[in-house]
Amino acid sequence: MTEILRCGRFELPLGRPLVMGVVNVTPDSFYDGGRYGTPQAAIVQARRLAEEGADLLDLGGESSRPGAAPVTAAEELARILPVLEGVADLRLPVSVDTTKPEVMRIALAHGAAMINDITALAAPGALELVAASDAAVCLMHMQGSPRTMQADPVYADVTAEVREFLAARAAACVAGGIARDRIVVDPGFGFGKTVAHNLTLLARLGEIAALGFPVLAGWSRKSSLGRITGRPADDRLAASIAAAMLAAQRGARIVRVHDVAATRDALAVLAAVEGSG
Ligand code: HH2
Repeated sequence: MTEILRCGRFELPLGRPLVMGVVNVTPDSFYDGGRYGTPQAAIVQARRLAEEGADLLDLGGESSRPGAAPVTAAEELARILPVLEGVADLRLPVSVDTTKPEVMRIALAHGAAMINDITALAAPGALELVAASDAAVCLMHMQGSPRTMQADPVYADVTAEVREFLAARAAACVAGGIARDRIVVDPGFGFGKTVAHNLTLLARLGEIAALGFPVLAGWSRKSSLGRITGRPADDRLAASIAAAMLAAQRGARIVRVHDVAATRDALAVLAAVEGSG
């Protein structure tokens, strides 16, 4: 695997797991929906996460939770652009969580350092847009679409199928001109997966990491953790940290979290133990 991730004008060293702080400028995200619904509130939150030690931020203007209402490109841009501009002085790489080429194009022109696409650049023109930029890309696996994905996800071998999909999308990106050191892959926890699928993928995350691309893992506050602990999203911090740690131990190089400070502390303990063996 490459030792750095090239991400726009940034180079992120991958020697320790990086913490990606989530900022959703949406009314309906499953955990932080409505909390940072105005650009001003989202900028305050982004700055807080930066202070807590986020290595990069992930900015979302459309919820992908099961059954979420679709948003136009214009609305998505109206939500995220003021935040992109409002955090530019932080000199922190900002990823934009979108599936729409129109949003990608304008976000890249406004300094987005990464495109995080839950459809792995499926939309016509998306791959070419990223290739023409210097941004990184996160390619995520999803079975179905957000509207239907949790209806009845079925796999013969979830890890093998996710791995093959990610390998094929990464190969398409490389063939299309996106250098390997700009590519991140993500099994897409919770996207067309049962709790059992998510747990299998976490247990066998090393097989995804073996593809040779940095792996991003997003477990933060997700409903699988609610099913395991019986707790609502507001009370899933401890479970989220446990999942982030387990992912990091199995090779995740980026953990996507809502709670940066607590996750960093946990990862510091992991790093200390690993450095003492
Ligand atoms: N999870 C969510 C959104 N985007 N992107 C990647 N690469 N990996 C993930 O696991 C992932 C993601 C869902 O979390 P959140 O953004 O908090 O909620 P919502 O989609 O409701 O805005």
